[in-house]
Amino acid sequence: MKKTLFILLLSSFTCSYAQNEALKPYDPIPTANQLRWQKMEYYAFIHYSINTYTDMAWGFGNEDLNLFNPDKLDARQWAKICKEAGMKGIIFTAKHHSGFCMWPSKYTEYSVKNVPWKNGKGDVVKEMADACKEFGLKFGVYLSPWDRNHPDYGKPEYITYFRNQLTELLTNYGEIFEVWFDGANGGNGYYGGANETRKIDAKTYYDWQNTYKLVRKLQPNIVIWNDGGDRADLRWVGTEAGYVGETNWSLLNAAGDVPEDMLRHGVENGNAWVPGEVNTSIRPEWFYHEREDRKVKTLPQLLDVYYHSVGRNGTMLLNFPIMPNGLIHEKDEKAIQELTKTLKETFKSNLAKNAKITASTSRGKTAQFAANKVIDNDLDSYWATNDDIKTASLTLDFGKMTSFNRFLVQEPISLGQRVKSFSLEAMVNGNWTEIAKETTIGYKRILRFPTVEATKLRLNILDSKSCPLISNIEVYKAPIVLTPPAIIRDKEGFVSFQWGDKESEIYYTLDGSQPTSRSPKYTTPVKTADGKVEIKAISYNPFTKQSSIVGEESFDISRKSWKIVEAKDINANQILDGNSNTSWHQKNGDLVIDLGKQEKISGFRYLPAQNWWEEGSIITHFQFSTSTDGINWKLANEGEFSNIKNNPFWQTKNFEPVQANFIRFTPMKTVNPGSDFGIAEFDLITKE
Ligand code: FUL
Repeated sequence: MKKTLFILLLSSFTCSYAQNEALKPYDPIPTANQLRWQKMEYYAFIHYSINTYTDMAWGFGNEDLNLFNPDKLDARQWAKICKEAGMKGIIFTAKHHSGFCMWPSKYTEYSVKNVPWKNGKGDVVKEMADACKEFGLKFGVYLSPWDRNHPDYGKPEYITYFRNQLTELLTNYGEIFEVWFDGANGGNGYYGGANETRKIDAKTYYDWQNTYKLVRKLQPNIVIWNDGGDRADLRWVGTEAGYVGETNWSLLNAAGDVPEDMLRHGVENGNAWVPGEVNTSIRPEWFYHEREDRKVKTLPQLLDVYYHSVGRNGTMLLNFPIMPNGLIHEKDEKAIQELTKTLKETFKSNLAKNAKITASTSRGKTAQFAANKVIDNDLDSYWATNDDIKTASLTLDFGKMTSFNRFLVQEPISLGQRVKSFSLEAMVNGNWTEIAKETTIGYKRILRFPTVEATKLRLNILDSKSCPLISNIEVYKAPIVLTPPAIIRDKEGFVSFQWGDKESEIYYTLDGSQPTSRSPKYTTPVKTADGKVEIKAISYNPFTKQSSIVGEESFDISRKSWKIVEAKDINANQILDGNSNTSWHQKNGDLVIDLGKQEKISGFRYLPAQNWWEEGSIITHFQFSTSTDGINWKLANEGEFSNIKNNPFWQTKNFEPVQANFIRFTPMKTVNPGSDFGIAEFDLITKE
């Protein structure tokens, strides 16, 4: 009897002793570089190159060097804007697909050394690196593997050229925190005058493993981003729209293909640590286009990007395009300032700080892993359970009625990402009420929910790969930001608005003036004039008297008299219904529209089908012709929609004005060769 008691005591002693020991990592875990990078959370992209001067998304590689002559180029302005926004670094397009080098590379003539700007003595990469240093920002470089200028692209010689350039960038500009190897690879280009299409196998052509070795030798603290070739340190999240999946594992498998779904969510049991970076632009496109001055992301849109990246265990890489004069547009600056202000207000006062915290269970019952470690402001300390526990909870007692609408939680990822699912409950009127039920946490997860008034809050870990560890919990009451209504005009010219939230009313104007709560109130679709219209609208909360920012849309001539003549499919009219969620597909043939009368046309706009399963149907190359009689046609424009696969938004093409009664849109190539072509919306740009 005595002996059994002794054994029992001894085993419970050794068991709790073992549980007090440092926790073993649950593999895979991040490298020191990945961990440092993850903690940056929020940093900028800057897109600027020779194609800024040709209004193109991708330069062809033959752009005239004389075009590069900005009169106000000021990298300090770029860095100041990013610093004031709370960003931690900047990644700059040292070389985009055009092959034009923003630094005076020794290895090509196609660079800033042969442009009028600073008489060829300038170096934009250096100005950017210096500005980053001055403002305390980290610096990263984007070097496009695809080079539409270089004569050797596609041959083995080009790899030497590419590595030489990489060596210049990673040697001469101080510490580089990230290098970006874009996945767009091969296709048509200038290629030293060959003007042809070149195909490469992105998996083998670049010999990435040896390039990675070079990168790590030159910059031991760097992280490598690559979505086109061998697995690197960071992964693309499969979209440029500004979000990663709600379930987001920082894991992939080291080998094998990575379908879009895996990019979006990671792989729960992946054997390599490859966290997601959410890249998106503050405007629809990456480079500057004047027509997008009215398309700068709004505060609600930028907040969505933040919560859908940093708030979902990702980082946020937000792009600013540089204007031809060499500056960031003031609208972009204003937009980022509004985001910064709202984020500062949101995360100002952490309501968890003064709460009393208890755990359903803690590891080894010692202070080292106790519940209060999640509110001690130290990300290296954490609450843990014993090894055999997979389900446990933490309760925060505010001691009084407290209202909140944000919940932030973090795992100490240096020991691996563990939590598979969790829920959040609040004590409302004496009852535990579920607020959220979610999957992964990772480095950081931030949940948004309608304001809750409660005395207590409970985090339930429902399942975990190994014993759960939580290093931080924060609770906030964020200011309410109303979303402006979306604006749609259908074929008949009726305008309708979509509510941003259920409690708001919508007020609008049709003459370009600023709407207020005294403007007409929206109830049913509104008839508009046949000509061009400029519509503005706000969401207004009658209880709080709060208004959203103004949402605006300009529409060209009404499409009332248009008849689709060569696509007599019942669904064809969906391309004119103003609704981007409906689309029309066709295998062969063109889209021909009888405009019903003569118009002076100076361009067209194409919105590809928006659903991910329609991706193959996105048109990448086109011809656009016009006719006055429907018999004789004249080509008005032809070319490519660069980067449309990754960025499937409105595409605009402008050309010399031409009188026409008919238009013909001819898809030449789609993303998946041989696939149907898909159109969500089609519109024209006319001149009075
Ligand atoms: C894409 C590129 O093709 C775009 O032009 C842009 O640079 C974006 C960040 O990556 O793949």
